[in-house]
This record gives sequence, structure tokens and C-alpha cells, in this order.
Amino acid sequence: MSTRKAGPGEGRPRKAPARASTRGKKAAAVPAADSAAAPSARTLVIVPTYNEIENLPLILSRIDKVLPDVHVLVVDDGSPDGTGELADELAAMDPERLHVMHRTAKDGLGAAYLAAFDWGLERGYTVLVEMDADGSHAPEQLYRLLDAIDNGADLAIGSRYVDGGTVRNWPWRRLVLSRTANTYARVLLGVGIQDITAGYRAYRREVLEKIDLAAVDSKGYCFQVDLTWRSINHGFAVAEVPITFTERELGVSKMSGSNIREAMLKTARWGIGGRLNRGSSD
Ligand SMILES: Nc1nc2c(ncn2[C@@H]2O[C@H](COP(=O)(O)OP(=O)(O)OP(=O)(O)O)[C@@H](O)[C@H]2O)c(=O)[nH]1
Ligand SMILES: [Mg+2]
Repeated sequence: MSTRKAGPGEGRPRKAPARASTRGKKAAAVPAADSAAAPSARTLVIVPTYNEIENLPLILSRIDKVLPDVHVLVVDDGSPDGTGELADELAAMDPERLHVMHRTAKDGLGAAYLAAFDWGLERGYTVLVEMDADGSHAPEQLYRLLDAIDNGADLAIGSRYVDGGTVRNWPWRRLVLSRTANTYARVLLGVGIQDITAGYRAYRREVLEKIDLAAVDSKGYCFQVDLTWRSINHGFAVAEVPITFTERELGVSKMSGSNIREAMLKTARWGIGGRLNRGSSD
């Protein structure tokens, strides 16, 4: 997959898609269908939040600056710090483009994304993007993922570990953990993806329609491995594009030991299951 390289801060202005008018609170104003338009003309960026009150306005204004035509869905799990209320206030100022989903309790990144995918698919978005709220995923580089999709990828992963990809300001222990998790998954699953745990991604809607989302129960970063593995098993084209990942400066990480255990156990199970299936069909 060929991709144009650009430094952080260099957002590519994208063509404005046509917009439908807002009809009532429930129906999001999804840009109108146009069979000639690129898939990314109707993109929904999903931003899950848990206690991201300082980060949320920053990430939303960055998205707005470089991608004024994408729609955004904030999925808040009842953040005690008031992130959900702030999201509502911001959405009231831009009701056509900015939407908020409130969930009652912290239930993990995976569950938040699954609810958001249903919401986005129901409203006709053609590309659904995952983006952290903490500034680790640069909106200025989103065009790289969208270009990959428009050039034929079904799933585009913003990768830290392909040529041109970088990690900024991570303590060495965090980098070792991430590289080890990726090597572990690559070896056990037998796939050539360098950054399968990455959380900056764009899916064509067809992928999410095909995957049995109701069967996905991964909670933490394992959710990313889970969906990649299912996409590959369905024969979808996965592309990695380089990104610059920057450690959060504000707020606290939600990464936990249970996230790591979940990913290790499930990846081993999928890898062994995959080998047994291949063996039995030989
Ligand atoms: N809705 C929702 N969002 C969550 C939940 N857990 C984490 N998030 C959000 O998911 C994104 C990623 O979470 P982080 O805490 O940055 O975790 P991480 O990026 O895996 O870990 P770090 O690299 O340490 O930052 C952030 O926007 C969080 O606010 C959750 O249970 N529910
Ligand atoms: Mg983070």
C-alpha cells in the first residue's frame, strides 16, 4: 500500500462531502450517499473517553482543524470527572458533526467501540475510525489511514512499528511491553502485522458488518488484536501506515495488568485454534 509521508502537524485538507440536514436529535446528519464518492467521504471518528476532561477539547479542536468534514462520536462511560457533560456542551455547539453516547459505567474500550460501531453502521457511515482521546493518535495523520482505505484497504492500521512509524516520550518499559505484545501476537497468530495492538485504525463498514460483533468480548487493547484477527480470517485486506504515536501529557492511562493477561491468554487461544484448523483442513 503506497502512502504519502508527512510530518505531524501537516494535515491534508480533504474534500467536503455533501451533508444531509439534521432531523431531530436521534438521526445524525450523515453526509448524503454518493456512489462516486470515495469511501472516506462519510467517515465517523469514534473517540472513547474515561476521565479525559483536559484532553477532550484539545483532541476535538485538532480534528476540527484538519478534518472539518468528518463526524465525531464521543463515547463516554460515565466519567466521574465530568468528561461526558463537557462533551454534551461541545456537541450543543456543533450538533450536526459532534455526537455523544453516554454509557452508565466503565466497561472497557472494547465494549465502548462495539456500541459506537452499531451507532455508526445504523446511520450509514462508510468508514469508522478509532482514535484515543489522549492525544496519542494525531488527527493530523488521519488522512494516511483514510488514503489507505480509499486505495483499497478494508482495515487501515496506524502503525508505530513500520518504516516511518515512531513512538514519542514512552518510558522504555512501556515500549518493551508493546513490542513484546506485538511479537507474541505475530508469532502465535502467524500474521505479518507489525503493530496488531495499535488503537489508531480505520475500518470500512463492510468489515464491521461481516464480523460477528456480538461475539466479541475483548475489553482492553486485546480488542484490537481480536478485530484484526477476525478481519484477516474473513479475508479482508489489512494495511499498515506509519504514524507518530505520542504518549499522553494529561490525564492517566487506563492500561492494567488485567488487560495484559486478557491479551496473552486470548492470543494464545486464537493462535492454537488457528493452527488446529489449518491442520485439520490439510
Ligand atoms: N468509554 C471508555 N473509554 C475508555 C475506557 N478505557 C479507556 N478508555 C479510553 O480509551 C482511550 C485509550 O485509553 P488509555 O488510557 O490512553 O490507554 P492506552 O492508550 O491503552 O494506554 P496508554 O498508552 O498508557 O495511554 C482513551 O481515550 C481512554 O479515555 C473505558 O472503559 N470506556
Ligand atoms: Mg493512551
